[in-house]
Amino acid sequence: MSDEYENKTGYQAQSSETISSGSGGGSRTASDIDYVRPAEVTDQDLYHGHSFITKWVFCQDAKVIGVQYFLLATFTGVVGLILSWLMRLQLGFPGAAGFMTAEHYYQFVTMHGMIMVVYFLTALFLGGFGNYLIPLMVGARDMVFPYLNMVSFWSFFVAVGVLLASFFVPGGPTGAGWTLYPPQTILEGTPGSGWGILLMCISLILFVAGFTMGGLNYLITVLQARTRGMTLMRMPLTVWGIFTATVLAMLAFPALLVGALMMTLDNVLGTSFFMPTIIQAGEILEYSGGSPILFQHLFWFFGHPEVYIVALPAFGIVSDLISVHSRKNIFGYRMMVWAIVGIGGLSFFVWAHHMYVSGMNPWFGFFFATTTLIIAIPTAMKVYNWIITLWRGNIRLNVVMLWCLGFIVTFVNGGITGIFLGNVSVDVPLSDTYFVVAHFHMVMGIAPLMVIMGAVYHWFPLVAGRFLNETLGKWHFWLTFLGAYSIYFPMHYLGFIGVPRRYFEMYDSPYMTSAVGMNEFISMAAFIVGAAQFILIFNIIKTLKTGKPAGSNPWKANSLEWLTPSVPPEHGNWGDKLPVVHRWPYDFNVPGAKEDFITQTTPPSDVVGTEVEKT
Ligand code: HEM
Ligand SMILES: [Cu+2]
Repeated sequence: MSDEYENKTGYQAQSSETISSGSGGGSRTASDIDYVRPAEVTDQDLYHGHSFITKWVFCQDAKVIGVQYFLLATFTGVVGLILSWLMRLQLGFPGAAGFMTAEHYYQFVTMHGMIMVVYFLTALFLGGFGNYLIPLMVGARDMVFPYLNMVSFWSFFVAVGVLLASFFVPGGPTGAGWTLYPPQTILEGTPGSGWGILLMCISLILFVAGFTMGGLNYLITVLQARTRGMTLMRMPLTVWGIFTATVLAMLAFPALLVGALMMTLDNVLGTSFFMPTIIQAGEILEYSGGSPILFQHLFWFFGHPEVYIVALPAFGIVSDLISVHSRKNIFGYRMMVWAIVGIGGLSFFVWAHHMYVSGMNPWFGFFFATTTLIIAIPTAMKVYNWIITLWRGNIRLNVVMLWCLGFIVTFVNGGITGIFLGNVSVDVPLSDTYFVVAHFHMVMGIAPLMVIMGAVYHWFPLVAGRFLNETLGKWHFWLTFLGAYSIYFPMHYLGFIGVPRRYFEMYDSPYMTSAVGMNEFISMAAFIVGAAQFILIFNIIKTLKTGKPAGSNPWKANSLEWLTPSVPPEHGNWGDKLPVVHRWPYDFNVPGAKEDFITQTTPPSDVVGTEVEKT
């Protein structure tokens, strides 16, 4: 074994059992109420980088990889934001962005959509929060395959590079819409039909490959590397959310992968997986026999679960934030876990609600409308549980809590319009209008973003050891929340009056005159919301220099990530002894307890006489 590997012999300390007899019940001593079964898996050897490159660049520490994912996803998100600004400039003030043609608009819509969904939100929740939080929250030293984890980030890095390179190739990026529907994607006449779509497919393939390496880590770390006493039903909901989302991703991304591969073959080799016999400019092309609808099925078999790949981590994280900042146990923990798992499972049976206008059999539509509406049940249960958790809680109305409340409001709003769109007869006239744009931005754009922001304010003291400034945080929140509503609320109305989505220009049609002023207003709001995000960047820079030191466990939380021997946690997380877990992370305000929180590592003998939950 190389000297860069350090054997954590702390495992010996773990196996020093207080229990005397070898098999079964045996004779325990009085203090044995604190007994916890030994872990099934022994402690882990870790690779310690020595040079700058192995410590910070090709680093194998999940925490560093998490931050790397976070930063690169954020950078890509800023690109997506700038694209949205350009689009809003055109929509609010046609012609103001002088260089922008209709082709550019299509390319920007496409890149904005794909970037925001995949390269920003997915990478940020799973790669960013997943890497940073999973090992800490389950009491592991690191992910189980640190090397693979490092390769996962670098695949993502190359995927982003390939994606952004498409801005610089002949023809520019693909402009087929983020849904990439063939035959349009491939046919000449669509912007980026040559290089653009090829690079998009390659980038997606790299993303999926990289994600799979990371995903294996998240799953197996949760299943195999939990510390002593960390049963599945004692895991924070954050871990449940990320874990379930990863399961979904492992099942859904392959559909995207094969879709992208087959599309590449159609594009490059002239196969006809998705290409029917087609006439272009009076000429019959070589393609025949393929099915564009098959691509739609593959895309949405990935695309709908993708919504939950983003939403489930957000559900988990927001549950934990609400619990900590209202000093109450999360209401209905088990129900919350099963709702996450249930929503995850159901999300594989609803994909064709994105295809109501593709001409399907009415019974098929009926089936998918029914399954879609059924998802509202576990989702509504979660919303009730968040609200009941807040009810009579000792709510700290700090910035973290504001983001959580903002999330609940936005999410409910987007969820309600989802119930509209889930019904075939309502969806058909609203399909491809701004109503849809309003719906999905509310539910999977703004709502998860609110959780990300709350999570940043919550965990920043852990990552950097300092509190972000609350006043700046409040400005950031209110501008973003009110601004986002100003953008998306009026869009519902635009949808009702029939403004189509993905249109570069629409003022020639007289019936849309009432949309002109509204579009200007929306665009102004979009500029403000985008600019408000720089308050956070400023806040982070300021805090790193002069922020208030947070010390350990500043929010008085119970979960393990706050209980590391040093803050911020070092490589290996736990010094030489892994933590031992005795309870769930939600023991707040327990009657009879000395303090209003009881950490997961507090042994039962310390809480005798209190009314802690049995977990
Ligand atoms: C302030 C932030 C944002 C603004 C101003 C914004 C604006 C826009 C605009 C103007 C469009 C084009 C509408 C059209 O012409 O059809 C669009 C499309 C889209 N946006 Fe956003 N957006 C924002 C954030 C997000 C986020 C966070 C997501 C993540 C889910 C997202 C996902 C999408 C998707 C998937 C599309 C559809 C792309 C397509 O039709 O191919 N956006 N957005
Ligand atoms: Cu869907």
